[in-house]
Amino acid sequence: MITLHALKFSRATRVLWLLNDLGQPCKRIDYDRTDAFRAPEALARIHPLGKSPVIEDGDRMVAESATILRYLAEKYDDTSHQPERGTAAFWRHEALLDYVEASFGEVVLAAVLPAFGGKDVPEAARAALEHHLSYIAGELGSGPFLCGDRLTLADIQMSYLLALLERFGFLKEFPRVAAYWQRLQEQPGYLAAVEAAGPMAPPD
Ligand SMILES: N[C@@H](CCC(=O)N[C@@H](CS)C(=O)NCC(=O)O)C(=O)O
Repeated sequence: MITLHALKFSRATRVLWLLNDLGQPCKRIDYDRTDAFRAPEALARIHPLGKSPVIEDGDRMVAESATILRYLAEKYDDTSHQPERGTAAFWRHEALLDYVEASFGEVVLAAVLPAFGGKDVPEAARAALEHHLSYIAGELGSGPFLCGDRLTLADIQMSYLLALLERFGFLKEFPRVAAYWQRLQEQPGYLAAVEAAGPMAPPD
């Protein structure tokens, strides 16, 4: 069975969501945030980066949530969370899956971290965020998900950053993205993950 190292209020929920969709149990080890809202030292004893999520599968350890999602889809022979291999849609999905952490993540954090600290959000950060939210609205097209009717790994990956953005009020002027985030929150795998591990966004 997979072991999931799950920091509270974190990207680990993405992993739990996929495992729920796949009907696969896991052994979850929870870690509380420090007073500074960081990962505790105990996570650094699991993986050198000291971040979550990390999974263990026997003697194999996998970090990075996008890689973990791909790993689990392959391990459990799941083809339902991505377009058919070799198609243009497959590679578009691959790009979106990587886009979330490789490009969107830093833009989100540049806006969310000052807001979390009660500081003004720099205008450049706000402008970059708006640019990316317009991009995502465009990629959604007529939806309901990034790849049409099929809920994919990229949607699951997107969830954490959208939770942060909504928490700090950044989705108000992006109704299509806000509606998409609302749809994601209605998915059974998401609901079960949050019920088990708690919310992704930090509390008020
Ligand atoms: N790119 C990594 C990011 C991992 C990451 O930054 N995780 C956060 C939780 S959402 C963390 O562990 N933060 C605690 C800290 O940096 O102290 C992924 O997608 O898994």
